[in-house]
Amino acid sequence: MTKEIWTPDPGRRRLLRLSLGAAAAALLPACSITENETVEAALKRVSRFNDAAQAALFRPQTLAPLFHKNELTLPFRFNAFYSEASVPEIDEQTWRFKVDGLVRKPGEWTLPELKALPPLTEITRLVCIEGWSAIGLWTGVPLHHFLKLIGADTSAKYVAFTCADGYFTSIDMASALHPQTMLAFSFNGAASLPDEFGFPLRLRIPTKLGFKNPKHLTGMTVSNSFTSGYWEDLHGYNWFAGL
Ligand SMILES: Nc1nc2c(c(=O)[nH]1)N[C@H]1C(S)=C(S)[C@@H](COP(=O)(O)O)O[C@H]1N2
Ligand SMILES: [Mo]
Repeated sequence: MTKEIWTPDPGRRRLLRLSLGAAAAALLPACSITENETVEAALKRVSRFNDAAQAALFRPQTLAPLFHKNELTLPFRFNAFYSEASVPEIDEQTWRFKVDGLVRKPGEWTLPELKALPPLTEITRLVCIEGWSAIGLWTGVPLHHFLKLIGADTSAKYVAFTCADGYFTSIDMASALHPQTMLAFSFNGAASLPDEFGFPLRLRIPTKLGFKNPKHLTGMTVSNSFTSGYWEDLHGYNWFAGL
């Protein structure tokens, strides 16, 4: 029931649950696991089906809840596939954000170049699939604005991200164009992101779970080919992962 606090739209969630339940039931007879298919592969198939259902129900204009400064979670919580002692230290001088794929202007961006773009600041909740959440203030470039700047084909299906620590994930274009989705370069009002929270650049997407918020970004590719993600592959986490 605490979930209701940050659920963007309880009606949508209910609808989603209903439709997925009905769809899963309808799918079952055709979905029996054969000798040729492992349980894991079958579950992956259901998860891909759920991706499509969530994408169909996603409302591009429904906003994630915003919070006040007095609600910030202090200290904020760190998470990664390694401990805080192993956080990558990135040299801003040599770091570049490389954009390619279905874009008219592929190329590399420095941090000052990104910081010079009109910024967006928002206090939102990051929700980790492991069962905790934390409220933070992020400032960055709205991704829809950046995609337009680089001449991205916004009719493409996916935007995929790579990170300095080997982490990777991808999102659907509708979520990439959502007004609250940003390439964040600052946290809680500091000049830059702290190392542990993704210096120098991370994706901040408050309409999706924490693992869809890659830190230490090194590249972004706009494409029509599906490329999954680190936790999606390793633990079968649902790819769409909408809240
Ligand atoms: N590069 C990178 N990004 C990552 C991860 C990671 O291990 N490496 N972990 C993800 C997970 S599972 C979560 S919950 C959030 C945690 O972000 P935080 O450390 O700012 O709380 O980062 C996400 N982005
Ligand atoms: Mo997470």
